[in-house]
Order: sequence, then C-alpha cells, then structure tokens
Amino acid sequence: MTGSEDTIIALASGPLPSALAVIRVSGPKVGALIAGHLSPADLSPRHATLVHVKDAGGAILDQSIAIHYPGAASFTGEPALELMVHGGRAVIDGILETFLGADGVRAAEPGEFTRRAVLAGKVGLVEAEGIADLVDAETAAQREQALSHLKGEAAGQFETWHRELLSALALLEAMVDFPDEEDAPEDTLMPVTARIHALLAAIENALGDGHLGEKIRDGFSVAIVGPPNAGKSSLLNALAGRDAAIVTDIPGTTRDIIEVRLDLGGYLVRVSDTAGLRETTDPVELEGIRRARAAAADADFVIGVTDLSASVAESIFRGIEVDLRVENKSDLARGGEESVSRETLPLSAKTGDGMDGLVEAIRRGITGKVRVRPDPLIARARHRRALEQARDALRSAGVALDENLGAEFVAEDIRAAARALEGLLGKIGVEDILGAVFSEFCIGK
Ligand SMILES: Nc1nc2c(ncn2[C@@H]2O[C@H](COP(=O)(O)OP(=O)(O)O)[C@@H](O)[C@H]2O)c(=O)[nH]1
Ligand SMILES: [Mg+2]
Repeated sequence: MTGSEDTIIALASGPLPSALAVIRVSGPKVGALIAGHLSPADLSPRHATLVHVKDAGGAILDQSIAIHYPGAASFTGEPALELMVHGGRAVIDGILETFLGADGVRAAEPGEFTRRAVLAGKVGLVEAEGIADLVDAETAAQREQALSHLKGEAAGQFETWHRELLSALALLEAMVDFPDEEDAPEDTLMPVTARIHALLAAIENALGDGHLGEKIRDGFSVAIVGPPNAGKSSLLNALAGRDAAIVTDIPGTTRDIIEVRLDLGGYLVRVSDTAGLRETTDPVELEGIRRARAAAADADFVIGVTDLSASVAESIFRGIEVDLRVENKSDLARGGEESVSRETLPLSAKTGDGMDGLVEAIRRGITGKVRVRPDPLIARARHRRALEQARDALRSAGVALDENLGAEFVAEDIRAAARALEGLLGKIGVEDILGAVFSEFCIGK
C-alpha cells in the first residue's frame, strides 16, 4: 500500500489522440502544481476556469479547462485537480512529464483514485464496485445495474440489515448482562427470534435471485446445438452479424466451441456454437461433441437447431435440455407443407427471415429463467459469499434459539452475521478486499 502522502496523476480518459482528454491529479501537491504550472493560478473552487498549462520553463503546453477541488471536498477526499485538455499525444505527454517531474508526484495505479475515495469514506466499497462496473458496462442492463449499485441502493439494504443485526445484538447483550430471572428464556428471546427470522428470510430472498445480477454483469450463456450441417455456425454468424464461425457444407467442420459476445435486447449474452451431434468414431470430433454437451449443460439457454429440409430424429437431443427448438433453412421449405410444430421456430440463417423472433425468444428465455426483479442486490460472487456467510450464521442463531442454548450462543452467531455484512460493506478487512477489487479497475479511475 502506497501512502496518501503521494500526489497521484493519470490520464483518466481513453485512447489518444482524442478531441479532448481528462487528466486527474489528487494529493497534497495539487496546490503547488496549480501555482507552478497553471495561469491564472487563482482558481475558484469547483468552477471551470480557462487556463494555460506551462512546463517547468514556463512554455505553454496547452490551453485547457481546470477544476480545482481544494481540501477534502473532492471525490478522493483530498485536494484534487481535473484538467480537460486537448487530446494530442504531445500535449498529454508534456503535461504528464511536467507534473511527474515535481516532487512527491507519481503515476496513479489502477483504481487508485477510487481506492482513496473508499479509504477516505467518500464512497462505500459496494458503490465503488458499481463505479468499476459502470466503466465496464457494455449493455443497457449492465449500465442500469451498475448505476443502481453506484447510487447505493444495494449498499443501503445491506446497511439496514447490518443495523438490524446490531440492534438484535444489543437486546441479547442486555439479557446476558441483566438476566430477568422470572421469565422463561423462550419469552425473553421472543423479540430477537422474530427479528432473526425476518432477517434470515430477507437475505434468503436476496440470495434466491437465480443469480440474475451476476448474469447481468458477466453475461448470460446461450448454446447452439444440433446435428451437423443444420446451420448452427450460420446461426451464430447471423446473430453476431459477422463471420465468427466457419461455415461449410462439410459436416463436422465445427469441432471446438466458438463464443461471441452479443448485446441482445440490452443484455450481455455469450453465444456458443458447438460441434454437430452425430455418431462418429473420429476422436477429435468425439471430443467436440463431448464439449458441445458440456456447453449445453452449463448454458442458461439452449437452442436446438435442425435443418427443416432434412429429416432428423429428435433423439439426437437426448440428454440435452433444449429450451428452444429452431428449424433452420426455412428458405428451402417447400410451400404449403406444414412440417413445423407449434413449439419450433422456423427461420433462415441465410436470408435472415425469422431472426428477430429468435432474438426476442432468447431475450424472453434468459430473463424468464431467472426471477426478474428490478434491481438485484447481488452483482458479484463477493456479494454472494458474504450474504451466504450471514445467512449461515443466522440459521445457526435460529437453531441456538430453538434449542434454548442461551443468549451467549445466539449473540455469537449474530456477531458473525454482522461481521459478514461489515466485510461486504468494506467496514472491516477493507485493505484485503481493496487489493482484489481494485486490481480490476482501469488507471485514472
Ligand atoms: N439454404 C440455406 N442454407 C443454409 C442456411 N443456414 C446454413 N445453410 C448452409 O448449410 C450448410 C451448413 O451450415 P453450417 O452453418 O456450417 O452448419 P453447422 O454444421 O450446423 O455449423 C452450409 O452450406 C450453409 O451455407 C439457411 O438458412 N438456408
Ligand atoms: Mg458448424
């Protein structure tokens, strides 16, 4: 861990050259950097000022907009400066070199600005994760979820649960310290019992979300399976809008899993094309078929494709839970012949006919499989682990209550549940968690 006595600087915006770019500086040397390199240097706090940025010799490097956040009233909780500069490489290099040449100034590490914000208590850990997810968001659903976390909606719920645990604990501790000899233990513990059960139900409810939040963040998996030559690779390419997989009329062309990431109706979806299912003795193809079956077993949604113009026994899908049956090559179907059953979707990967229906069916399928709630609380495995720990501790508290093991035992379990939520919120063990969380951040954030 590097001390906050360092002043850190980074380019916070994207690849160069760009029309404009943002350079971010945070730390005790911000005032000195402004005095030494900006003209005018008397910046009105948190106001945009047109300035010249100058190098150590006084030569002008750029004409920029500067915003000064003095004192602790900044994102990082320490003096900060944001420069909106022209995004030329020489401009950025000149400014970074000049500022890095000053005493006590160094380049920021990935996520270091947000790390300082968390350590200064300006941003909660779950909210900071929301910031990282917002920067990474590729789809509308990811963006909405990240914003909900960033705004503290999930953290607010975790905080409420944590407060309720502490108040149950206070009740219990009062009982341990001042036992009321006249009442039976069941009676005195009654208010605590009710709270524990309510909390346990709420946490179990959050955990029983079908992993929706994690899937929104990491992507839903969709597998395309079917016999060789059905047009599985063509279907993947049609969905992707590009030639991601090789398409030939030679059966057995696709032997390994090919995955593309798509934005389907606002959801990130990872679609995999698989080897055709058939009887074979070719060891490479056999391995491909084994992988196809494994991909189908792991997938959130399985599309079973066949060729409408060829007859295939449904038994090829034996052992695979197909969510949607697709009959491809509808362009080849002879008119008038009704070979398609109600449950299958006819389409043509070649002409694109019926593809909109497929996209809609996938979207409905992936969201319908999980219980849809507007804002899932859990977006990461870290959140799930912490809530599972809290749930287990509360279950154990419930057992201790049922078996009248005594207030001390119940209190110990409630303390464990509270600690799990404290870890989740970054109230304890924050240094350990920070390393893992911020390693995923980009520089300048
Ligand atoms: N007429 C027609 N041919 C198709 C269609 N989809 C795929 N094909 C052809 O069927 C053959 C096998 O396609 P491919 O995507 O490689 O099938 P895969 O083995 O299931 O991956 C290729 O010659 C494709 O051009 C379609 O919708 N209509
Ligand atoms: Mg193929």
